[in-house]
Amino acid sequence: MRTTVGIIGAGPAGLLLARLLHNAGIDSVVLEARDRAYVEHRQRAGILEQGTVDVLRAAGAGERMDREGLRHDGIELRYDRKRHRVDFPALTGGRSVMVYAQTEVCKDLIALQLKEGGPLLFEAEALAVEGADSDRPTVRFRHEGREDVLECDYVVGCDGFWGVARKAVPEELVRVFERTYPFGWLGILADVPPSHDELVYARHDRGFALLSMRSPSVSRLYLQVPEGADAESWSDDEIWDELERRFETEDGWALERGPITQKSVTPMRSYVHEPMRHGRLFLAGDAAHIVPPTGAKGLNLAVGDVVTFARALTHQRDTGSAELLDAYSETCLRRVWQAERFSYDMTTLLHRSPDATPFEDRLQIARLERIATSAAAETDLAEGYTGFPFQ
Ligand code: RFL
Ligand code: PHB
Repeated sequence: MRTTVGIIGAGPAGLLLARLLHNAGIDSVVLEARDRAYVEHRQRAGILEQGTVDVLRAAGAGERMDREGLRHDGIELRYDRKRHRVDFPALTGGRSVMVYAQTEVCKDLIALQLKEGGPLLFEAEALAVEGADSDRPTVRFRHEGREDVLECDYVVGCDGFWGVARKAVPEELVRVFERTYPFGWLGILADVPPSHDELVYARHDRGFALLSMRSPSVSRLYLQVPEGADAESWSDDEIWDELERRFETEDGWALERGPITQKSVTPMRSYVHEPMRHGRLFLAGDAAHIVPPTGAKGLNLAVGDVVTFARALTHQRDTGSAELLDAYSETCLRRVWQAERFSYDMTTLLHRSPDATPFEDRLQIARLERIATSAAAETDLAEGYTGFPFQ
């Protein structure tokens, strides 16, 4: 098999890249290790930045998002039983975000790809990228019980944190920047209308809590739990009781309960792999970087990377200049580090470390008070949340 761009992974990064290349008239093949149902139902991100929304629309993948997605103009910060709303459009010159789940983005992109795009192979596991620094890189993969080789002009590793693409960059050229956090998120889906019409980020002495949603009838909620906690060790009642405590306000706000349909624990990590390119191998999305979910940045970063790659490759085809391809890693990393900083700030602002001192507790409250009372501090949060510009 031969193609211009071999794409490993059919998460949001790989699927959107295939769509952008198709629209530009560049052919690609997508290899995905898992089956279609798995990719379409893996619960993850829920928030699309303004820039991501714009890209999906321009790619012709925004129709259902515009119909079913929920535009959100703000979030609520909750601490000391008080509430503070951050108004995005007022602070950022009209920017907002969209609540539209990653599962739905993937379903839309898969349907488009199968209808109009190039090959998208499920249950096709990449085993290794070979010859990354040659003119003809290849991907060795296993599909339907057979080993095969995909010959490419370029390979883009969109295979997430546990993928194989990254391993093709020689160790001596790599620098990894990493931090793990001593807590995780217990996430639930519940068949109950969200108790608030915007997301609520709560800082509490017992730990962080987040109220989000998937639709007007389905809530998505998260609780900070100790690192390595087991979701099954929490009964449904214990989860609701704990959420209630952490969201409690002085004005009597009430949390609606409902049947919990899914629960799982996610570890929290910051991670950056530099560089994001080696020869003709490019890394995009979680394959190159991870942020803790507090800032809702992961999927949006993946979108930024593949937009940058598609634009650079189109530029090379149209002008013969490899200038933008050569700048890929540097261009992406500027945005990646801004998102790393923002996600780290949001995480340390709202979570309680197991070894937190009373001094640090007071500092967190002071940082939150600063956001609630200073337009400059609040604008900084609103700009970060609605997203850093795509290059
Ligand atoms: P993905 O989605 O992990 O997709 C990688 C794909 O590659 C496949 N794969 C392989 N395929 C072939 N051969 C191999 N050897 C392969 N190895 C792996 C995998 O099966 C998979 O299909 O990476 P991608 O595309 O870079 O997308 C990144 C996002 O998924 C991720 O950043 C976000 O989900 C992070 N995230 C959030 N991001 C946001 O922007 N907003 C949010 O609100 C948000 N909330 C979240 C999140 C992530 C969470 N978890 C579970 C980590 C909330 C949570 C709880
Ligand atoms: C989600 O809805 O899954 C979600 C929303 C906001 C975040 C993280 C996750 O910061």
